[in-house]
This record gives sequence, C-alpha cells and structure tokens, in this order.
Amino acid sequence: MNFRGLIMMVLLSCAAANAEDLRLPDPLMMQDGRRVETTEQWRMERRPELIDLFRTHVYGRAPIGRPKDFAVDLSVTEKGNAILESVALTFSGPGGKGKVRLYVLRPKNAEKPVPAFLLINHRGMDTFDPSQMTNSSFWPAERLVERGYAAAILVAQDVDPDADDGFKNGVHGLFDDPAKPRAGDAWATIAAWAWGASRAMDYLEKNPAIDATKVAVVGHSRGGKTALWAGAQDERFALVISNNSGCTGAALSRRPVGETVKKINDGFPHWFCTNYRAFNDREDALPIDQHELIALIAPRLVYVASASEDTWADPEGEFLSCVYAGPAYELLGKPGVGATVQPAPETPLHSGAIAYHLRTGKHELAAYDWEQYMDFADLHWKK
Ligand code: GTR
Repeated sequence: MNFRGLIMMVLLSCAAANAEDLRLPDPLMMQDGRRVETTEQWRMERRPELIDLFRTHVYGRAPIGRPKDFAVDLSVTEKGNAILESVALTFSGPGGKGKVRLYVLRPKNAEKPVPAFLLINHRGMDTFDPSQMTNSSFWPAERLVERGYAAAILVAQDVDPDADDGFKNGVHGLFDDPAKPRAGDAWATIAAWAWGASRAMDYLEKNPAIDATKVAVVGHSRGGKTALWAGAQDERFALVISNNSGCTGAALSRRPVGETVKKINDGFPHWFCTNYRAFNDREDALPIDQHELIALIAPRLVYVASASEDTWADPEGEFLSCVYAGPAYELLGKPGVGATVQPAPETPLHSGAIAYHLRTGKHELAAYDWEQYMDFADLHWKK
C-alpha cells in the first residue's frame, strides 16, 4: 500500500469509529443481519427494504403514482433568448380536481435537448418571476439558461399547502379517503411535495426540448428534505441536490446537534408521517438514519451543501451523511464523497458521485451554491 492509501485507511477507520459512536445503522446490512455483498442484492433486497423503512417510519406512503387522468395544459411565450413554458399539471381524485403550476425557462436556440434543474419551490409564487427578471439568488433562472440549462420551478404549495391543516387540503384532500382513519404511515407534506416533483418529471421526460436523462431535482431546507426523498424514490432524477436540508434531510438524526426529531415533529407536525413521532427523543431506535437516504440515490449523482452559520441544520452532520453513504456507492462502483473530514468553507468536493460544499454564511440558497451545482453538472453532463 502506498502512503496515500495508508493515510486514507487511517482516516476511514477514524470515521468508522465515529459511526460506531453514533451507533449508525449500516447501509449494507439487511434488517435480518445479512450483509449486502452484491449489486443485485442491493437492488432487489436492500434498496426496497430501506425505501419501505423510510415510508413506514419517516415520510409516509403516497397512495398513488401518476393519476390516470394526469394531463398537461401548456402555454409558451418568448422571453429574450429563452422560451418560457407555463404549465398546469392537472389530475383528479375522489376528493376533486388538482392543478399544480410548473414553469420551465429554457434556451431558445439550443441545438439539442438540454439538461434541466427542477426546483421544488416551497415558497409562495408571489415573490417569483419564473423567468427571474427580479434576479433572486434563490431562483436564478436566467443564469441557468445562460449556462445552457433549462430552469424548471414547481409550485409546491399547489401540491400541498405548507400548513398543519389536518391533511384536508392539497393532494391529501384529493386522494385520501375521509371515511377511513388516517394511518400512521400515511403521507404528509414532504411526501406530497416529492410526489409533485415526480409529476413534474412526468412532464419533463416527455418534453422534446429537455434531455430527460439529465434532470436534477433541487430543494432548499424543507425543499431539500423533499428533493432527497423524491430522488431516493424516483430513479429518473439523475442528480439530487439538497441545500441546507438539515434535520430529516441530509443531517444525521442520531447527532443531537441543532434541530432534533422531536423539535421538528413538534414544530411541523404536518411534514412527516405520525409514526415518526415515536422517535421523538429516541433517535437511537430509528431503524434507519439519514445517510441511508443518500445511499438510496446511489449510483446516481447527489450533492449536499451546508452553510457555516446554519447550525440549526448541523452542517457537520450533513457532511457525515455523505461519508457514511459511501459504502453503498462503492458497492455500485462509484466513488463517494472522497473525504472523511468536513472541508473548509468554499472548498467544494466534486471528485466523486457524492458532492459536498460548505459555504460561508447563513441558511439560504445563494448564488455561490447554484454556481457549484452547475459546475458539478457540467463536469458530468458536458464532457
Ligand atoms: C425551519 C425548520 C427546518 C428547515 C427550515 C426551512 O424552521 O426547523 O427544518 O426546514 O425551517 O425550511 O427553511
């Protein structure tokens, strides 16, 4: 073994000790104690098992995929060098009709289908111009187009309002049976938004202007938790980006830093399934931890980003999830994050299939973050 290899081994064993201290579940160990040794076992057994555990205990189960009458209402306008597609995704359920807005700004004169970034926008649409003439760092659509990407923004509040409304509104009101008591693993708001992201993908993958093999799903904070859950389940997303997603996003639940499972369940009782409350102050009893959510994205690309002042989201816990998801990536033949120690601010790690950066500053989706996401996508998609 060369010197580099030796150093890597020492670093990994330090990180491993850390994982043991945290008593993290092993992504490559089945619930019945069998070790996952092959890609086949991962795909056929461990991956479905993990998805089911997250559905049962954390995010809840969506009762439906693409509705039978799912349809698209499209209007197209020109915006300078770009085309703006204003889309209404429509569908219905026993509780009535649903309509979700999606806007796609894409380069006008592209020679071939372009890759896309899909932002799960949990904020109201009133502060947003979908073509982003107001120059917000949260949604720099014009900049994305300038760099050759389509910029798609989903109005998450149309899927489900971000309110503790007893699951009466949004898709819960449409698809849940009001005659039946709500199950402990029934979907809540984060799962509903993830469902919405998959419906947006239904549109994007049929769009001849978009390269559907290169679609990134992106979210910030509660939207970042959603992006991870959407990307874990829906393998059509080639890149999953979680910006400052924190508790029940990228951050490890077993680290008692910043927001905890109890705090998030108390503060936002509508985000997760009610079964999740059984783990308030009992993170150790969870059959999963959040590094396994990242492992579910393997071997596809994933990008986790933290901000130095965002202690509520536990930046180091977000990074460690990337480290401990590594073995699943390696099993599937892809390099993980390529470090075991959190990098200094403004030192992005882009060498593996798991990317990470720490930005100086507060909890937000900043221009710096977007530039890194596009650099990472360029690296893989514009070779
Ligand atoms: C906070 C919440 C976080 C994070 C954030 C956000 O209040 O505690 O988990 O999701 O909101 O979405 O901005």
